[in-house]
Amino acid sequence: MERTLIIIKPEGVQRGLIGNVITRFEQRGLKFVGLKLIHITPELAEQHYGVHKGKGFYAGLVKHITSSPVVVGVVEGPKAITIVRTSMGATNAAEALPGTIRGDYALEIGFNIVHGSDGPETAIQEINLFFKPEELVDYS
Ligand code: IDP
Ligand code: MG
Repeated sequence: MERTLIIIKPEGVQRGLIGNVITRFEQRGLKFVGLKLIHITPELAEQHYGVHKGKGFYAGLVKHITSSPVVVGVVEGPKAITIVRTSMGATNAAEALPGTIRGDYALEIGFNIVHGSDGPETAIQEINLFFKPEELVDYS
């Protein structure tokens, strides 16, 4: 069993896609064990996207992710990390396949609707960055 972090980015919330994105993950069979709507601070954005510091798009990325509220969630399931990533589709939404979240709802790399942790170590780091242990629930 794995857990991974998902974020419905500002454009996803602004466009009224919270329900659709959550439904995609639920219908796939993943279980939400954490979920909240928050406004990301610049400090939190820099921690979350620190790996991209120095890249040309970094400043715009931090500005965008802090521009309006996001939904952050933790989903659980077998191979949850990979399943979330493949369900999201390619980073560049223009290349994302139809049937994926990005391929169905997005056109551009900078407005690609959803974030998902990219590996086991980042999943743990990102879950701990956004959720306190008591905000996550165990149930079956
Ligand atoms: P990922 O979200 O698929 O894991 P990353 O390479 O980790 O993709 O990039 C993080 C986010 O930064 C992307 O989802 C996208 O919103 C943004 N981003 C990545 N590359 C570019 C770019 O070349 N131009 C503009 N934004 C970018
Ligand atoms: Mg990434």
